[in-house]
Amino acid sequence: MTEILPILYVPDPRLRTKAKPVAAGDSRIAELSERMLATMYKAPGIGLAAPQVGELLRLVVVDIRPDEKPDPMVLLNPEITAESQELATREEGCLSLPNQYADVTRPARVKVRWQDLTGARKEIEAEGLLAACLQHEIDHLDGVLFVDHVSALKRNMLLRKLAKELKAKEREAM
Ligand code: K1U
Ligand code: ZN
Repeated sequence: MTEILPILYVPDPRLRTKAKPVAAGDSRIAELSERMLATMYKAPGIGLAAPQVGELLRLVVVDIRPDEKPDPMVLLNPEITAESQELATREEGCLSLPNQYADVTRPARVKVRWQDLTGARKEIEAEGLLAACLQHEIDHLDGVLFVDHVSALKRNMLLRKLAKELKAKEREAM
């Protein structure tokens, strides 16, 4: 069975570090992306970026319908090449800030370019949940979290609530 990787929680400094490009065709990247997909489906989540499992690499996995037939995307070195002026607001969560949610406003549509595991260049124009998820995951590669897109007041509230809940969980496990 594919190994599930531990997910880092805020305030782990690796979540605030810019990740490095990856080389397509590297079998270690293919193995890591398999483990990241298994970790994402188990969580469950709709996306996962390599820094969330402690690997400071520009690698992202996404499947926005985890309850349906698996339709995984593996994106190496993803980049946003265009974004709409129109904005969209939706509630986001993050596997690195468990149980914390906030409304986040981002461009409604984005063009994203990446390489697949073989090195082939891909591009899509995304909207809706896929657009939000891709922006959220690409942010992770630059050390940016969804709470950076909300007011300082809301951010501090979420971060304090998270710290309290993680401390309580730690005490329960003792
Ligand atoms: O990067 C992550 O932490 C994963 C995160 C991605 C995300 C969620 C919402 C909007 C944009 C990006 C998650 O997957 S949180 C869990 C989640 O949203 C979900 C889990 C199961 C079913 C449906 C959604
Ligand atoms: Zn996240």
